[in-house]
Amino acid sequence: MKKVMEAAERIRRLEVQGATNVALTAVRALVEQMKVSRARDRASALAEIAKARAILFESRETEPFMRNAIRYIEWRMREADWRTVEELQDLIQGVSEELLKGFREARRRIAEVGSRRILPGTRVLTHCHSSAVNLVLREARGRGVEFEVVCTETRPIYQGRITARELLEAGIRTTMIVDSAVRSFMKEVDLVVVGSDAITSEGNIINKIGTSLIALAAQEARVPFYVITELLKFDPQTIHGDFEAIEERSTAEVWPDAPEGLAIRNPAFDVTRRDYIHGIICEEGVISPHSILEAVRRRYPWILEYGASA
Ligand code: RUB
Repeated sequence: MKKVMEAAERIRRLEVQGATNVALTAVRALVEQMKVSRARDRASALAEIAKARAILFESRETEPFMRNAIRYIEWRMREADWRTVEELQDLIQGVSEELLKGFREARRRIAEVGSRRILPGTRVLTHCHSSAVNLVLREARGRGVEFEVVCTETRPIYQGRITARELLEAGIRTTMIVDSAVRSFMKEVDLVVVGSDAITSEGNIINKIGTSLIALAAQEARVPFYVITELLKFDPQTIHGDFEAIEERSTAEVWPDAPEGLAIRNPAFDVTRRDYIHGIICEEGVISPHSILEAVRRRYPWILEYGASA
């Protein structure tokens, strides 16, 4: 399980961050692992896939995109008729390519739809680092739209710096603020866009800690708040009543040499209620959080059919 364990470790240590990068890394690791599989028969190959799944799922808690992708591949392997490990390797390669192709198409659609919301002169506020958000902003810039971005630094580990670097490289005017300055700047922006790690059946979204406070400030200032996300981040387990697990990270991220006896909490994500979300910009277009289940059913019925298994 060397390749899978290495990938899981990189995900755990945040060398790979952001829900999309985590999912793509996990899929590639599973395919690479099966390419060197020594399994002799169907049962042992499927047991290997199940073991890889368990290791990858362990790496980070709040990652339904990764879970959906891995479950999809596993399901296809269980359903398909194959006998030798060579056949399995070809199949897993084909299925993962198909999944990635669909993902790239979803991204193209998100870039197209989202960038239309970035009008000339717009001031956009964003939080953390989301590859989907940056994709939309770069696409708008690529179409020649002049606009500005205000980005938070995103404590505790400053993913906002990744956002700032990428936006500057794309020629977008960017200003960084500390997280606690969001309310002061809200009256100066026209639009808030954030990414998502998970979407629940009720249309709530889970994203980097601090997102829900930003949504609150946006509502108070009547600034539209949009989430840019692939529907593949929908968590099917929430349909069955489970709450999305919120990962709690090392306290050293907050204060490495904190005084003894001090309690520190470091949740990585928070939940933004659908009432604060104007729209979800996804591969189905701009949709209301209320229609999330319908959109998922239309686009990815398999997520609902077996996505909550295992
Ligand atoms: C990253 C984060 C991002 C989402 C969306 O948190 O909250 O906004 O993952 O990213 P972390 P993307 O750095 O803890 O993983 O749009 O790239 O999937």
